[in-house]
Amino acid sequence: MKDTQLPSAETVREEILHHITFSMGKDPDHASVYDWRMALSLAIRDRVVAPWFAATRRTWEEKRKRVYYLSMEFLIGRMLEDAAINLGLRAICREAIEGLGQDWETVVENEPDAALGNGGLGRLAACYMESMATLGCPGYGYGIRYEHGLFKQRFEGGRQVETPEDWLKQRHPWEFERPEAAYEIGFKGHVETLDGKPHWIPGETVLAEAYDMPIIGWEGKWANTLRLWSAKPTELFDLARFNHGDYAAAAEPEALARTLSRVLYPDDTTYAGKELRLKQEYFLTSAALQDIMRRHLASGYTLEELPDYVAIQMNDTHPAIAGPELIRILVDLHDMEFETALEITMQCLGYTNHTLLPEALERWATYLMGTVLPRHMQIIEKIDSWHRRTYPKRAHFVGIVKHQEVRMGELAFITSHKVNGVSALHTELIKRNLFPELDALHPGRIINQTNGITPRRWLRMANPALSHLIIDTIGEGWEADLDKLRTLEPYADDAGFREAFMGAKRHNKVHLAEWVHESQGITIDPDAIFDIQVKRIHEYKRQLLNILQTIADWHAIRENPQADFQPRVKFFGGKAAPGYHTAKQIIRLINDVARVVNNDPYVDGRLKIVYPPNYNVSMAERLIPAADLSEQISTAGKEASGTGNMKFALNGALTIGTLDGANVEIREQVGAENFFLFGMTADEVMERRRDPEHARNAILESQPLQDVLQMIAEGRFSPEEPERYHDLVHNMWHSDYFLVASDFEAYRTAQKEVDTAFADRAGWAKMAVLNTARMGFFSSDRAIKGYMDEIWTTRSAL
Ligand code: DL6
Repeated sequence: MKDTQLPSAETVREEILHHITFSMGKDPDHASVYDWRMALSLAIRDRVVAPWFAATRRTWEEKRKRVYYLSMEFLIGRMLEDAAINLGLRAICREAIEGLGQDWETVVENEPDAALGNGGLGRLAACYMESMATLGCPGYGYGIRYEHGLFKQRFEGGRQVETPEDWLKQRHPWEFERPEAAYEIGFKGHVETLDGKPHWIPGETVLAEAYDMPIIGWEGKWANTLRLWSAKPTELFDLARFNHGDYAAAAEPEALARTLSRVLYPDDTTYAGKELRLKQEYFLTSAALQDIMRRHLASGYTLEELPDYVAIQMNDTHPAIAGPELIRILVDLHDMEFETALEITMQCLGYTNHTLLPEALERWATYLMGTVLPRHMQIIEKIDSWHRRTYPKRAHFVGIVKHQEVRMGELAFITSHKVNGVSALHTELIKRNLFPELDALHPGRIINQTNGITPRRWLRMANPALSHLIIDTIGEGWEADLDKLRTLEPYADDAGFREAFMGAKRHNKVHLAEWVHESQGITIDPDAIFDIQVKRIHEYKRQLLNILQTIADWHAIRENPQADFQPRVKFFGGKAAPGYHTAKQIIRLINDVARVVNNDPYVDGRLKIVYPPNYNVSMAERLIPAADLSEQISTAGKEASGTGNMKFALNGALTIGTLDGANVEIREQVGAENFFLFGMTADEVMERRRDPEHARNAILESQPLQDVLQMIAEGRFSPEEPERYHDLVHNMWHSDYFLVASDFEAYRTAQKEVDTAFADRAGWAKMAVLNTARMGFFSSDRAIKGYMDEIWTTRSAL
């Protein structure tokens, strides 16, 4: 947006005051931080509406193809500052709100995170929505308006305790309720044949009501809609029961319906097989498809033209019922032939796979699918037998329905024209290990789209210190063309620039240290290495490897307190799925170790462990800009891509990592000499697992690891309950599926290289600058362009 089109701070101040008075109904003298935050949000929102309408109007007028991104998760975080940045209004808003006597940070931080997702998959969806808007790719995100997002985490005696999240307790200023956009969603019941045609009579129905959030792109040139569905009862309550005084029973239909959009399932790595989850998936998908069909038909297009105007992307298999649902609509409601409907469906649908973990791959018992969605079960069987008939060569290996289960990966694959992985390695492994037969039958269908992150949020917004330095050095323009950061490369050899770069980093570290002091009561040294691992807690992500190595360092300090030791602060952040016992044990171990290490006088502050509870998007925005070292240490072959790894490197942190997911491509881009690589490759991991003694042998080869395990087993970190970690230690010796022991020594060596490198301030600064300068490839704009060209066949409207 041109400066001349921007309002003055005075104008925005008036607009805020207007909203304090007329939207919040408050006298400014008595307004709370919440009131100011709401008024500011509404003032900004007013400025989103015009570009939003304009984009919608142009899409209709120019008869543009729309992309529909179906996702059970959108991990949005805060919206106020993001929208202000994209409209070019951050500085103006800041001046305006400060002119009203309010502190900008306090107001911004008053906004709760919209945490409608678990982790990577949901945050990716949010970045992609922003990039689609930036690129002028007309589209909608479709999701569920969960009343309670991802649980809040706190620690009690080091243990994770979950409490419900309640982002909707206060009004959410970024949404518009659309009671007129409501669809009936059916479940259960039976299928009848009427006039020779199948006819589904649902036994239960609920309403899906739309709530729209505008998603504004960079410089306010385009805006799309994130449409979230909320479940409402088709009938409010049973009046007859109410009149008989049975109030609880009278409200039952309402309570039951609302359950559908009440809570987000808090686990993204294990498949739960719960009826409610299947219902949620169908609820989202059916509402989205009804909405898509209504829009398509209202435009006067024919059904055969669907693929010309509609691209539907399934974010993992969660909305994979979209295939059968679209076929049902075309066949049952519009009298189309099955094979024509299937062909149209395939042309419209694309499927992104986000995991290779077998336990995360969705499979529904046929009896459950047949009960909850009886007509869809028939259609799934029809798709399956069509596929077996059409591809008899290997089709017996690749059934959708097998062992009385519906395999959603196979279903999504067969009903899509493109299937994509999220990093080069992951895509390779999909072809090789997950869908080898389907890949052979449908060559070219599997493609790669390496993930990306939006530089607007993850650099411009989250890291003002570094952004301003970059702007002062190479100007603006990189926000929408991240490859421009390459022009920073020569500055890596400029001592003045390197100092300024490290100055911005130090500024962020001081800021973080103050926050840690205030919120955790822990004093940390901003000149220590800030070594950060933040992500969901999972065995494959190997927080255990990190904490074991930390214990080894602690032990080394105690053994030789006079030795020169590079000070470090080890940050951990992340939640464990509530039912994931081992992950919760790892959390507790980290907290137990922190208690001992942080209070050990021998250590004298040279090693600190900080684990702030309730890691979320806002906390990521605080931590990542202050990181020196990014821990990306998953067992090779397990992390599909990662996106945190990209955020850190973009903000000038160096990575210590394995050859897993997108780490491989990050290393290629930033240069092997600017990356601390260690550990086995995916192939070596497979090979190593063949040795039944691998765990024991690896431990016996490492004295430091033996010492560490011994200390844990003796209760050194849990003296009040020495046997607390016996299972963890036992598992290390006897199973160690994620090969923590086998990679331990290599990790330790790499960490020593980090220490040495950090001591050379100029050398470290050069590597950090080159990381930032070479991360252009990982912009989500590049990723979305890839989807537009290779999957959605759609063009920018800008
Ligand atoms: O693609 C986004 C993100 C990847 O970066 C992570 O590597 C991957 O673990 C994550 N997957 C999930 C769980 N998916 N399922 N199902 O969040 O996706």
